[in-house]
Amino acid sequence: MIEFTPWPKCFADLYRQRGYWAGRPLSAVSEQGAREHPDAVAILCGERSFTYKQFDQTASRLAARLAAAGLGQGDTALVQLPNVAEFYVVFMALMKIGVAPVNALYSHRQTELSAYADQIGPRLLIADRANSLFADESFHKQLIAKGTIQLSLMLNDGNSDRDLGSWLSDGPNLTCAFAPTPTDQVAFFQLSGGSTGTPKLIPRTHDDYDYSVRASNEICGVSAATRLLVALPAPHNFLMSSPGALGVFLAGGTVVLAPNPQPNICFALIARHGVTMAALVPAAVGLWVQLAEEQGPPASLAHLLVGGASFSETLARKVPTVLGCRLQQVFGMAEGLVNYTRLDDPDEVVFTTQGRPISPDDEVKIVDETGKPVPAGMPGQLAVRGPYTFRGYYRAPEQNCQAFDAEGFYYSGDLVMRTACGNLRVVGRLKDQINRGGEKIASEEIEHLLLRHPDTRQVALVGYADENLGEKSCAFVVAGREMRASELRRHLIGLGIADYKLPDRFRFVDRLPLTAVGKTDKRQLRITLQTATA
Ligand code: OOB
Repeated sequence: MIEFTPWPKCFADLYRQRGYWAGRPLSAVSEQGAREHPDAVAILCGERSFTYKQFDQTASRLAARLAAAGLGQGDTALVQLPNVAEFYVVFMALMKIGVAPVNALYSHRQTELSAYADQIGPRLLIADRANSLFADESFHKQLIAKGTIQLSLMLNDGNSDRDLGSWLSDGPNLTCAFAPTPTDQVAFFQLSGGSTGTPKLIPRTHDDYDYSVRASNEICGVSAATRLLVALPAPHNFLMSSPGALGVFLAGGTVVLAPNPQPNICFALIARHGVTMAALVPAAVGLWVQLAEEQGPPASLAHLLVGGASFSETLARKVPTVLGCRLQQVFGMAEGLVNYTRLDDPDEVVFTTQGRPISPDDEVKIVDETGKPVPAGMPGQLAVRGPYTFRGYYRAPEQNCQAFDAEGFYYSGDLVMRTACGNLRVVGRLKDQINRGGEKIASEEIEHLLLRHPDTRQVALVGYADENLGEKSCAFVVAGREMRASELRRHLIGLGIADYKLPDRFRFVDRLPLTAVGKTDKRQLRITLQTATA
């Protein structure tokens, strides 16, 4: 079994008793679909479509072959796939045999993948030959040299014996029963947006995740008629479970895959497949609104979920008027808690708040720096515990001491306030993180990487406002000699990090301002940037 911090027994008992934790493994999602509506279309991906029966059978075939290769409960996998049907097939296969994956983002590179591999020690690697990271064998060999990987399967690997496609398509339809997975154990790891030097992993159990999906479906009105466009990265919690692809599979609807949220690509897919629902970050909503202003709204789209970053009221109001669909705001986190505005909320609530928690047993407190609740209507830090909010990052005791209080509340680092009608509004952030159009950058991670350059002395990464992305990043650097930004960009690219983490700007300075206690004064740096960009 994979170690993780479980919920204390009294909470686990309560969550079971209230029916949240239903003892259902996540593999039931595709199995139920295959039983109840075998011929309905589960996934549309390019020119390919998978019925529920095909989806589940393909997942079973892969599961059986992985089991025959010796993989099973307690093992972990590192998976990096683009937005393709295989992503869900692999996920379901792993759920069937109880192998817990980390689903890396497709934009992640050596630094992120190595960090995940070091943390979980995967026995299985599933990646894409078409990703430049795996175009040759060098990085693959580095991963293998870590000593845990026993099997690698590659998408787009031609005729090789480790081509994922042939593992999925060859061989008989196996209907073998797999040993039931204990549902109170880790199903997979979600990725944390992070605020520390190394990317952290979030263990999610079958019980807690299944509940968040089921409850999201009810709140968002997902049904067999729902056709959801998945245009943001498929592994992101928003697109997995809020209500995401898993919600749609559970309801017997159809997931339509898009390679990215570009409006011209997405509008064409919406028209072609009669997409009814989409989930976007605010930056993408801005682009969709622009295109809809020119050529009219995508006709079949009835429902847009928006979350992941701060959403302006002005843009929110354009969702019904310009995109011609109903808006639902989502404030969620991979660590657990998800808030939604409700479908019957008045416009004012939908346009100006980020909604309220999924569960009556989500305990949200809003506190000051000393941990005391702030008076109603005042901003404070968000702390939460509940039936689908995790109790600890994977193998990160120090971070867990900082992120949790003694009662098991998780501090998300968000500043929020509760409105008079009980909804949350996100008003700021305490964590040292930059939210670049919904993609999260832990400042410390990039600062550490910049400091690995022999000629950097001190570094601070801060965010600044950007009209399109909400925020961009600027690295302030004290260097030991004259330097150019391009040199540091090359240094970071050489280390291998996701593109979105590359600083948008570099500022070379003689010294960094300090606070009274001698820490880098990032507030001061942000002010410097604001005045420079004003
Ligand atoms: C979602 O998950 P993560 O883990 O990528 O990021 C969580 C963080 C939150 O702590 C908050 O800082 C920010 O992203 N955030 C928002 C927001 N939704 C998320 N900030 C302002 N307004 C919002 N509506 O981003 C995520 C997970 C599930 C569903 C939706 C989003």
